[in-house]
Amino acid sequence: MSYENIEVRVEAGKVGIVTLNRPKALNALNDALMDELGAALKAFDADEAIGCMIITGSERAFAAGADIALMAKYTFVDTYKGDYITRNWESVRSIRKPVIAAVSGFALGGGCELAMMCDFIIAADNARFGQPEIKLGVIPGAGGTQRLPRAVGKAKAMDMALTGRMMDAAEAERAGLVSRVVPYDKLMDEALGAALTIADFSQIAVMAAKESVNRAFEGSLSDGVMFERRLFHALFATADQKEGMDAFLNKRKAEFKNQ
Ligand code: CO8
Repeated sequence: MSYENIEVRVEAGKVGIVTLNRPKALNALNDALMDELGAALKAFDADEAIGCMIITGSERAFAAGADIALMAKYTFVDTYKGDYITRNWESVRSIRKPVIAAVSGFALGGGCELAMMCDFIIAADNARFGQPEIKLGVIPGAGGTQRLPRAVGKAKAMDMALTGRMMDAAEAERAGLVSRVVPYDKLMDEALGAALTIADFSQIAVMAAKESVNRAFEGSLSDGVMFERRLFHALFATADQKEGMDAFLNKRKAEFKNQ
């Protein structure tokens, strides 16, 4: 399939990489881009050979938010009836294999929300995160007011959402928004290294781990712990569990078959 707003490639036969590609608008997100992103991620998710995905942008911008030029003319009726842009976010959320955001430059508004929708964020040292919608007379519309406080706590989330200020990479790492910060020229190596590590594990265990961590944000602690316990027990029905533990005991590298 050919795309106009993203570039898609596979590394080492097992990591699917999507590069957002609307450079003139700093990768501003529109319906066409989000449809393509959803289609690409779903295709990777369905491909048995792919064990992990990476979403990235350019050096200057991961994504500078929803496309303001497009949004400016919309009425409430346009956005509500058309379920404007937020409708295509469901596809990102529905991906079952891990998705890493490799962020360089601006990750603002919907761009920050897209990064937060990924399973974890690896940032270049020039990354800048923000929810500046307040400056436009609106608020975050793709989960920012919910995911940001879960990631960085209420104080910083309120600060960001109410003042519209940006957070640099160092602050984002201190606050827990990103898992690692590396120099820009190491960003893709670092993300690819993490993705290859994940891709070599049992896909079943990896999907169960993702599902269980995500559950921590959905319900009560006791429900989450019970959910995790059920998945943990279920993994003992897989051949990969036998392989992983046998490999450890026999001091050899595990060869997972995703079964
Ligand atoms: N939409 C459309 N075009 C954009 C956007 C955007 N979000 N951001 C930048 N551009 C364009 C600029 O208009 C400019 O175009 P041109 O060259 O034709 O004038 C080009 O990209 C380069 O931008 P600048 O000249 O402004 O570059 P600077 O380096 O001076 O500034 C900034 C970079 C700080 C990133 C600045 O461009 C900026 O503030 N951008 C807007 C950031 C913003 O407000 N983002 C939030 C948008 S609202 C949103 O995301 C709501 C999400 C709701 C959920 C829906 C899901 C998406």
